[in-house]
Amino acid sequence: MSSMSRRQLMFAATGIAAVAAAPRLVFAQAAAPAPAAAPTGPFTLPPLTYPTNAFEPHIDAKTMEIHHDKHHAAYVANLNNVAKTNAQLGTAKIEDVLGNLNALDDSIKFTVRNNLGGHANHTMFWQIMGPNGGKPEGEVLAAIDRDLGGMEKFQNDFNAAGGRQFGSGWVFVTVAKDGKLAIETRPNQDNPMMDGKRALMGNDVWEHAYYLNYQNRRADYLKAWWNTVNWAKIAERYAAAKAGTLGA
Ligand code: MN3
Repeated sequence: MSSMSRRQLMFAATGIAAVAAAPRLVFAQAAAPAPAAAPTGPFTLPPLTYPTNAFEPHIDAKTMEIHHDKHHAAYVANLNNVAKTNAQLGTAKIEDVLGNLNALDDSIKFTVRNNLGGHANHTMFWQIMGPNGGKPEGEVLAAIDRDLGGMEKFQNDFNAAGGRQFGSGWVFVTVAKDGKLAIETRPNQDNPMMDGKRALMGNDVWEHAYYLNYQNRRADYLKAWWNTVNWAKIAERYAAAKAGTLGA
């Protein structure tokens, strides 16, 4: 590679090509990435794999930004805070902790239930959404037909269950190890892992998930949300559930 093309690459990567006439060495040094912030604990916020406006107009960018960068980040921060004095929390598998909450000391049980549940729920949520999400096919579609009465009935029943969930909570499709599906709701940040099940997919019906755009119209949000679902990811999660490897 010539030195010229290397420089061009550097400028392209740092977005300062417009000032390429300025002293190059200085800019090359300035472009070096800042040292990463020291990790504050064992839990990390999984980055979104799509821009926050990916689901406009169904979910607005501001809601996505606040939901991921503030709400989910707060669950992660709270967990790291607990892990400072309970190191085992940061090394155990999420499904093992949530599947055995009663083993935790009473002083942290409530905090872990809410925040690790919230971390698991949102980690799943960002995964199973995506732009150009396609349609259910193959084994997942067959399971929806077999266990949930086909797509139309499934979506109607899922939306109805999400609408009935009083206050804050989630509507899930749980998946058993034999691949059987069921629609289930949970209050607050409870997750099916708390009773030994796994969430194939789920929708967040906390008001923070939709209030900026939909206010009290949760039913409209529940309907629109289907436009954000990433069926390829759900197919992966279904295969993992049957293999016994599905975590959060
Ligand atoms: Mn939420």
